[in-house]
Amino acid sequence: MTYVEIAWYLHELAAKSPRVELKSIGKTFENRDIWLVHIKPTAKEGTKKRDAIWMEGGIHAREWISEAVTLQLLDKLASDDTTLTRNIDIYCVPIANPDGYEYSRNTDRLWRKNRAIDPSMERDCPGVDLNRNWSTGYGVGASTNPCSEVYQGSAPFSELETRALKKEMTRVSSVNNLRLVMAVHSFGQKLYHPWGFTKKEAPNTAEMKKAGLAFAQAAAKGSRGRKGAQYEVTSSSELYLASGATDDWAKATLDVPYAYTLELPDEGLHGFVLPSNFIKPAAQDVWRGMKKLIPMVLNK
Ligand code: 0X9
Ligand code: ZN
Repeated sequence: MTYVEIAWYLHELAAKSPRVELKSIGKTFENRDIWLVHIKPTAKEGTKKRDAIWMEGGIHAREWISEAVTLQLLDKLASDDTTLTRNIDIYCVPIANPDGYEYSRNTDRLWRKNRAIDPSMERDCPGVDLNRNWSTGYGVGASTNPCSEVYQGSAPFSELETRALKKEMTRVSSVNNLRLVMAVHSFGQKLYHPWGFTKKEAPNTAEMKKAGLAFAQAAAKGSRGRKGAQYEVTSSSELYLASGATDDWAKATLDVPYAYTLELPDEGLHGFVLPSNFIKPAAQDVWRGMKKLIPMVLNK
C-alpha cells in the first residue's frame, strides 16, 4: 500500500470500529501526517490507571513488511472480543516514517532514513536514521556523517518524527501503565530486548526473555498445516551496539517493563525486498505470538 492507501485504511478502520480512534500526532518534513491508532478497552473497569501497550511500525523506510504486519495486527486487535484486550489501551503508530516509506516506494527501494534536509548540512545527503535519533546512549553505533545510512541527526530528537513519538509515548505513560513497547522492523526473525547501546544487562531482562520465548514458541507453532517462522530471542547488543533506538529509550526513560524490537522475516534470502506473499503468514505468526505475550506483560 502507498502511504495514502494506509491512511485511508486507518480511517476506514476507525469508521467501522467504535473502539478505534485515529489522530495525527504531528507532521513530517514533507508535511505528511503521522497517524496514531488508539484501540480502547471494551470494559472500562475500575478507576485505576489501565495497562497499555504501544506498537511502532515503519520507522525504517525500506522495511515494508513492518507496516503490512502492523496493519493486520490492528485489524485483529480492533475486532478482538476476548479477554485479551478487554481492559487495556492499545496505541499504535503503524507508519512512523511516511516520507522515507514513499521515497523507498518511488525512488530508492533500499532507503532507510527519513527525508529531512538540515539547512546547515550537506544538501546532497538528506535524511536521519530515526532509530539512532532517540536520546538513550546517543552516539554509540551511529554516525555523525549526514551521508551515512545510520546518521544520528544533529542532536537527540532533532527530527519531527521522533519528537512526535516521544511526546505521545510520554503522554500515554502518564495516563496509563505502559507495560509493553514493541518496535516492528525487518529482517532477521529476531525478538530483541534492551539494551542495544551497551552490553550491560537491562532491568527485567529475565522477564523479557521469558515472555519473549512464549511469543517465539507460539509464533513457531504455525497453524492449518503450516509451520510458523522461528524467532530467536536475544539482547539487541548481540546484533551490534547501536544507540538512539525506540526500545532503549522507552525502557530507560519511561521505565517500560517490556520493550522489544521485533525483526520480521525473512532470515536474509530476500532481506528487505520481501515478496508480498510473506505478509499473510508473518502476520498470522506474530498474532499468535502477541496473544501469548500480551497477558504476560500486564500487571497481575
Ligand atoms: O539497527 C536497528 O535499528 C535495528 N535493526 S534494523 O535492521 N531493522 O535496522 C535493531 C535495533 C535494535 N535495538 C537497539 N539497538 N536498541
Ligand atoms: Zn529497522
